[in-house]
Amino acid sequence: MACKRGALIVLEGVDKAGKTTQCKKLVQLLQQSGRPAEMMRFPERTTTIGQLVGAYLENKSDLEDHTVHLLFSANRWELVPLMKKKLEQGTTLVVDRYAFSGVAFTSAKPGFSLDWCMKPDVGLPKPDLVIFLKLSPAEAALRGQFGEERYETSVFQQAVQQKFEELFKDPSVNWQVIDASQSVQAVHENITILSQKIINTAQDLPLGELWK
Ligand code: 2DT
Repeated sequence: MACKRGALIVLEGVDKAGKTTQCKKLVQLLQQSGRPAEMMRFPERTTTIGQLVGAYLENKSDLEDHTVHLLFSANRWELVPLMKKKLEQGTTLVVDRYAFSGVAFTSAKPGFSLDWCMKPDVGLPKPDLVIFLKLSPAEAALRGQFGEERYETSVFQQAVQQKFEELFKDPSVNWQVIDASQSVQAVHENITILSQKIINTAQDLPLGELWK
């Protein structure tokens, strides 16, 4: 019998919502319970394309807005063969940001429609579950100052949050919103329940194509 595929689980949310911490905790828990799982993140800054994006985020270079949007997308596409291979081998992938960040961040800039921003990512492996860690701007501010990278201002983050809310309206994506103002452990428990359920369901279903 062919091996059951792994699930594609994405964590999204504004800065300071705890995405990276929660991705790590989920992967650790899955591995400890004997399920193959690995973490990935976007942008993946180690590739040639990822280095261009990384320099842009660190304000070490300037790139035209459409151009950088396409580079973020290309950075996902270049990892697709690896993602598919791992999923087919039965490894669950827990991904810190995906195309939804791509769309929310660029469409928060003036002159960009949601529709244009979605186009380059149409057909990517479709996540079986997208968990959005929701945190109000006031609660994010309580977690300390934003960092030094591009986009790390509260005004821009609020615009991004609004764009994410527009994306939730898309019923073709399995969005689950979790209140990220709870304790790390409470958020982790919520994420674990949703993830275990989806891992069991996804293993018998074909991998979908995003926004197609
Ligand atoms: P972190 O590495 O701290 O998560 O920040 N971004 C991300 C985009 O503008 N487009 C994208 O496609 C993706 C995946 C969000 C990365 C920053 O890059 C933004 C914050």
